[in-house]
Amino acid sequence: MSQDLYTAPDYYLLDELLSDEHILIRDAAREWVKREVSPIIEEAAQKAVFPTSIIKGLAEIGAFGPYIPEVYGGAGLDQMSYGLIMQEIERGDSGVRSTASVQSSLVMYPIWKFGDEAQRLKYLPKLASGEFMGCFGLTEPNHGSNPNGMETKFKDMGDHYLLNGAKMWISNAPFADVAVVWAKNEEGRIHGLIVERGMAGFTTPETHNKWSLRASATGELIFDNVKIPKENLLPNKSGLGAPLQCLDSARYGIAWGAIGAAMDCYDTALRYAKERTQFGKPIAGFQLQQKKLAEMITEITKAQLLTWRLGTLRNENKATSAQISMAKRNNVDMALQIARESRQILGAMGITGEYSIMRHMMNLESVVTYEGTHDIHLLITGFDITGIPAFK
Ligand code: TGC
Ligand code: FAD
Repeated sequence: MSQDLYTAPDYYLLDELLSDEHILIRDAAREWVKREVSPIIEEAAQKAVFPTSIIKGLAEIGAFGPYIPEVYGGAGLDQMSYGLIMQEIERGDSGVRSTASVQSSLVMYPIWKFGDEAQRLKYLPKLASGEFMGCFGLTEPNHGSNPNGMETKFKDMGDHYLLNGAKMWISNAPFADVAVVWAKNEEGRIHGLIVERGMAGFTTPETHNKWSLRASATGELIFDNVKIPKENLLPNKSGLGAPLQCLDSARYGIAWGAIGAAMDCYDTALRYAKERTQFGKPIAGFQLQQKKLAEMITEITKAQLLTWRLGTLRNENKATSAQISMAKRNNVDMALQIARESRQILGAMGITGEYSIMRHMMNLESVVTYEGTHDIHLLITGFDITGIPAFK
């Protein structure tokens, strides 16, 4: 990628709504992305490898468990700070944000909320420092949008559980040290289990040939009569509501992250349009290009305002799952449209790795699907406003 000249758009002076601490945290993440992610991310994506060298830096900017209490190694920050960190990381790359989302909201969060004190003390500090990396297994080959149908199951063997089944499309699976896995007991009730790399019968084959999220490692989790110690069951919540509560936290982070990707595409396209001359003037001077750019900044500003409000509601513990769904759906779709329009503004240059836009565009095709597809989030809004579920 050519030099990172990013300047963040703030058309409605939203910085004035943030505290000095928020700005400090956001700017530290912004600088880190410019320094540590931008120079290496294009090559990592082209080679389809997760750049493990950035794990330490992610931990240092507080991206692993931003809102987890400091006593467990987290950064003890508020929800606005969490969102701002996700925005900055995804400005760099959605795959890097994926790694941080999974670690924080899908691994640390359930251990913190649904685990016991011994589990919190054993895993959270190591996950916060990046010494341990985690993954979250909900999706299965036959059950994506409908996780309630999961077939992975565990049996009580007296002094341990026996786990069988398979999970698919799992971010971080190929290198994760621990997996938070959702499985049914003999009564068909869903529980969370902590599965550790090295347990006999547990394998994590990598999924290759992705055109999206290439700098994030994706894989399967295969459980063939895995003996799980009884102390690895998360005791404090069961049922589908438990993983869905984790998803609320991760979807909230994605709502912020998608704005970051959109801001990067817009900023790149605006700079290019002002510099690129055709027919004797900068292409930014043509009405068609101005329409694209003006609509982009309008949509980004609307998403920034929506998400800032969601952040204040989350801080007050008042945000509903349906409000989070609306923001995830709106912002990812907005970012995808902006990536596509920005790519066109760059003409042929837009398809190269010299610029980040095509990578963002391909990444966002996963982001619009994972953590609940665009359709599912619309149905969640539909259910919320009508009271009638249309999922089945
Ligand atoms: P339903 O009957 O509606 O609900 C079952 C129970 O869950 C409760 N609930 C929630 N609890 C907390 N948070 C939420 N958001 C909740 N939504 C529902 C609900 O009250 C009920 O509780 P109870 O006590 O009555 O049992 O469930 P359903 O089977 O009809 O499904 C609803 C639906 C379709 C919305 C849900 O299944 C869904 O969200 N599906 C999408 C699946 C999904 O998002 N998978 C994501 C996998 S993880 C991932 O993609 C990680 S990508 C990571 C990265 O790289 O960043
Ligand atoms: P399906 O559920 O088969 O859906 C296919 C299509 O049908 C979609 O367009 C969907 O919107 C539509 N559809 C489904 N049901 C309905 C309905 N009721 N009404 C209308 N339309 C419907 N999962 C994890 O557990 N952990 C992870 O870490 C993780 N990481 C991922 C990383 C990547 C790169 C990707 C691509 C996926 C990841 N996932 C992960 C899986 C992801 O959550 C699922 O792909 C997603 O939930 C959709 O499931 P599916 O792919 O099986 O699609």
